[in-house]
Amino acid sequence: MVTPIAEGTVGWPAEFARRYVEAGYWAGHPLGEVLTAAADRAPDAVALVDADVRITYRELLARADAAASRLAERGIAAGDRIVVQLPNGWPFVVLALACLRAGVVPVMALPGHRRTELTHLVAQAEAVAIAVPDVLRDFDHQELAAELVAGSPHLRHVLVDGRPVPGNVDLARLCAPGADPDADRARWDAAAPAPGDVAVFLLSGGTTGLPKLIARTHDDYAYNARASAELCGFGADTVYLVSLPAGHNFPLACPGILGALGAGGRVVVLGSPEPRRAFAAIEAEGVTHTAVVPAVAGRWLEHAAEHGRPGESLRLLQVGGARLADELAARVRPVLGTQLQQVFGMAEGLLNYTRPDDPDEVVCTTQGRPLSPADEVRLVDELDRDVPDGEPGSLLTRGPYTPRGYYRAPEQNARAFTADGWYRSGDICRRTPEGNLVVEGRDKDMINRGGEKISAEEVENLVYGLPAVSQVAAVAMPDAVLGERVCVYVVPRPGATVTLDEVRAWMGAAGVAAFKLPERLELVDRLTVTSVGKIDKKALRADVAERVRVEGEP
Ligand code: OOB
Repeated sequence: MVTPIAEGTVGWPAEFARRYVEAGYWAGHPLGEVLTAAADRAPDAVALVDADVRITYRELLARADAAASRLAERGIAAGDRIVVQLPNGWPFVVLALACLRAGVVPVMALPGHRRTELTHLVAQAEAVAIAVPDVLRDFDHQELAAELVAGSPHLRHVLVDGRPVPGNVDLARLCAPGADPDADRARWDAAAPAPGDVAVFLLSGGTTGLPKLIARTHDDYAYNARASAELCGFGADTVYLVSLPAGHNFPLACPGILGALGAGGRVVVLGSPEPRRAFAAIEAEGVTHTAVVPAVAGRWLEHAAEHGRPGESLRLLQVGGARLADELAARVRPVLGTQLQQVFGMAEGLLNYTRPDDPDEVVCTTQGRPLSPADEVRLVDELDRDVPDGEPGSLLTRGPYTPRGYYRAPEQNARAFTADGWYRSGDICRRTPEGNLVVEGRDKDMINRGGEKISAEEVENLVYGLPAVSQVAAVAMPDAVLGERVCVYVVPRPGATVTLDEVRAWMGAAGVAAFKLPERLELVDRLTVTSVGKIDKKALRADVAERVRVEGEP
């Protein structure tokens, strides 16, 4: 028996829920309506483009509904969970929409995740199915999936984008249009999930070991996408390019795929943000909006400076996921010829955006302000007292699309949320006089590698498994391209030594995502501790920053 999802979620108190409904933030529609409504308005408009595959709204709905029916035939029904680890492509979009229509809950894994992360996600979610590519970047995902199935009491179905081995399900066939689209439509209209049901599980960047699941409801996530789409000026003429991993909150719903479809626009999916391919797609499809992380923005700027702009169609470049350097921000308009929008968001909810009509000064030097009038943001000191305006403080937030806790994680919730439901984002921010936020640092033990979040604790736990390691601390080291990379400080056991290659090989063998592997190792005799007995990471960060700076000198 799979445990029903509602059990492990932390909902909003009734009084808040009532307020969010009354104000119209929670509109009471299942998320699948972004698709049905757009398909009713303009069935023949092209909704989705993946290379030479072009899918109209009518066809997209037919495919999603047929896929929902085929999942049901296999016994995958409302409330069941599917871990989705698919590359960007049309099958991702169809499967995600099928899930939304049927109330099946996708768990949005990242492409880089490996045995450790996926085992955890499958177990946490009690997933009954996993969707993977066959082989990607030389990695055999079906082989790993077979291992996961063998090790899980719930996991039974492996859906494969590519060539399935016997026993696995061909995702392209699962997502083909059905014989009777009207019947499928009627079936899933009638079976629509309730607005308060969980629509998707997003993953937390995580500061404590493995990623936690964030249950986003139909009501909250629909609002997230709809309000974001409005803010960004999405409409039927919007062409949105997805080149970041599509399961990440940013390209999925900020406003992303769901925002573009809800507005009746067009989604163009691309496997990578590599500038040559991205610019070609922008030209070919007349892309108007897209989202990137700062590291990608940097590559696009370099490419454009050398090879020219990506065409006139691009109206808005969203940049978020990590701090965008002011210098890079200032180059976006002159070099790329497009409006910049900074996005400071989190899978846990709160989204801050600079507005398209903000003055350049605001767009280039701040990370924007909350999306919703109902977003509550506090900046506090160590004792949770509000700091004076203009002073840096740790960000706490509540709001209509910020759930009150992680899924099945009471211990983490006690730390990551206050007693009255504020989420502690761990970001140190300052509020400018006009109300925008500037991210100045963080007080969480996380490394942000070009937008990919790495829990220092997770890295340390793994490295402690090496027999030669006595003590270890993982910290961020500054990097010109990615912003930060992982550096480990290691105290070896007496007489032993440890190399970076050994640490990386060890972690690789443990089956963790490659982006978490340290890229620098410093051997030390001891790690200094603070007055409260914790390893002094601030000192280590300063130490590695100084080393990197000195090495960078000519
Ligand atoms: C996005 O979501 P997550 O869940 O991968 O990471 C959230 C964390 C934030 O707490 C903050 O530490 C960092 O990523 N972050 C930024 C930032 N945007 C995110 N730090 C500085 N400047 C920014 N602009 O990263 C995410 C979710 C939705 C939209 C955009 C990004």
